[in-house]
Amino acid sequence: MAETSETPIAMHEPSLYETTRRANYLDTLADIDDRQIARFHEQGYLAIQQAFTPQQIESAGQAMWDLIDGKSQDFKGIMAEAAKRGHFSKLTSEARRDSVRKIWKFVDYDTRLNDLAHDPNILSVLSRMMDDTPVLFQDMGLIKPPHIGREKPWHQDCAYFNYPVGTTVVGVWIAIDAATEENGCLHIIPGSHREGPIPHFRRRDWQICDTDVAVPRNVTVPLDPGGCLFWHGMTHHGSPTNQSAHRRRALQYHYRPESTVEMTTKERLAIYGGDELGVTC
Ligand SMILES: O=C(O)CCC(=O)C(=O)O
Repeated sequence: MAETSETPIAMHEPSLYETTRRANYLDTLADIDDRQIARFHEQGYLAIQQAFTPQQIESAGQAMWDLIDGKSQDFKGIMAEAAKRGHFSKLTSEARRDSVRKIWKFVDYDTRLNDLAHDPNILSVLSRMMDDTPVLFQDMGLIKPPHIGREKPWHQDCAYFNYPVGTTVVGVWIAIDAATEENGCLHIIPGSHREGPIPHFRRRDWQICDTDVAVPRNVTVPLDPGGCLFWHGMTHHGSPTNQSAHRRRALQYHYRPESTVEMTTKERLAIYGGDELGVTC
């Protein structure tokens, strides 16, 4: 993501993620019928308890470790936590696992992760959501190491992408480890994708201003390994720090409809850029 911040971890107000409510879930991908596609467009998300087999998740998790272990020679998409960056190459394999916060642009380096991104059941759901052919345009592995895993502040994904407002961008987030309320699972605001673009600001990251977050409407989306969340690119979402002793790994793939025509960064910032628009935060 072009706007990703490289600033050291800053703690957020715990109240930004306060809630007692959880998302609604479907059991499997096979439960996604026309009614559920309509629900996706109404609520801005669909959460699935078991979308992938334990074998698929085991293989994807191993692929993440292999990339971090440097088993794919030319792969360069590893982002370590700022505190670990200077001495990352000297760390043991185990220590590296709890020093990386993100890997990305890996689908051309690992067939296991490329296959998962192009799982026929996922593509079928996406094409029904978009009413067009889905095209993968971004791939990431997101790790929240125990105790230091950083927050991803509240944002709309479309504020990062040069696609016109109204494009059905869809994120697919796949739990590799259990994502819990303690280790920083996703929080989302159902229905927020229907409220249009929100100004974003460069603060702890490229984010919605803390005071603009509709905290009382947020729900958590804990997922077991193999669970997944589809969400609309305009849905407000974020995740708190991991203060638990448990690592949280996830894969996140983003898709756009094939027919999408790109806009420029300048045009995007004229829509989403709070500072550019002179809006205060
Ligand atoms: O994995 C997370 O905690 C949130 C990631 C996210 O929302 C993003 O990268 O857009």
